[in-house]
Amino acid sequence: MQEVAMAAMAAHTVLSAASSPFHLLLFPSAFPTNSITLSKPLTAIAADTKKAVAVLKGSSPVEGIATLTQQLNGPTTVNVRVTGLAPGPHGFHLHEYGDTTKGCVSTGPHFNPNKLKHGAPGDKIRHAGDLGNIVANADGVAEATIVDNQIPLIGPNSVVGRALVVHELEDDLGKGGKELSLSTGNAGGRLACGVVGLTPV
Ligand SMILES: [Cu+2]
Ligand SMILES: [Zn+2]
Repeated sequence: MQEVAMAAMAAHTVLSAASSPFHLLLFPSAFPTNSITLSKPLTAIAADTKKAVAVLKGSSPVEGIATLTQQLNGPTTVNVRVTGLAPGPHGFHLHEYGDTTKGCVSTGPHFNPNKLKHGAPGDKIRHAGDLGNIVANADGVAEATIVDNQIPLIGPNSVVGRALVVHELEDDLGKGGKELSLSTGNAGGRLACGVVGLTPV
């Protein structure tokens, strides 16, 4: 008896769909099987989030931790805390290689998959790795939360396996007019760096 009723309901849905374009749009969600794809199970949500961490160290007393989190195809959020800095701004970049065999020098240039000039994080023309400056307070501590679209943790331009670098000087964001402004922001030496590696979400 129940089966007959359900069959009747289904037939009604089909008839409604045939008679009205509006119902046609709603038609797929009338089937229980479709509700599985519409509401994702919790495990799928966890799998859509990527998290990574970089432990920043160098040949100076400067050190820190940066965590990077990305959900789905959204931007990446970097939470960074660095200590031991001279007060003031310090260039902070994602460099191309996760190679620290010769210290921070071997992490190469700024990550630049689009072959553009150095710039500010908000510029159209910038290296993907250009994250601007972090600013240390009077105690030499810099804390920042950076949200950026060009340093994904998944896909062809993933920054996992590359390195974050903290510099000696302020990044002039390509506008300093110095010889190195358009390649490094003239940000000086590399005080600390760390390879971006995946960590549990
Ligand atoms: Cu750099
Ligand atoms: Zn750059």
